[in-house]
Amino acid sequence: MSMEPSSPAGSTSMGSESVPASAAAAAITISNFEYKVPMSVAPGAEVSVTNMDTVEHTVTADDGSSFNVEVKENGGKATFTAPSKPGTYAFHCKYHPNMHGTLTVK
Ligand SMILES: [Cu+2]
Repeated sequence: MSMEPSSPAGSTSMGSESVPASAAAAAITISNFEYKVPMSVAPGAEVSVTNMDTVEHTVTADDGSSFNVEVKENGGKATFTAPSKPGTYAFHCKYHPNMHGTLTVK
């Protein structure tokens, strides 16, 4: 085996980057007590949440464990990691039980 000094292992993101480009755009927006959810997000994607309402909301998985994040009011942002297992994940707001959404992971 010969070493290649010009290409140190692990020094760049190339090759080790496993998150597809589309995952970077995964974003949920909350306004008027409604979730605007992307068609789908990649498994393990970082999902950003922006809350345009004047009250705090949460994005809480109905299963109680997949994800749970609080999002401050007035443009507050938060992020969570999408489940690594593809599927459909229903979620709700802890403070407003009538708020529901579905995150599709695939
Ligand atoms: Cu809410």
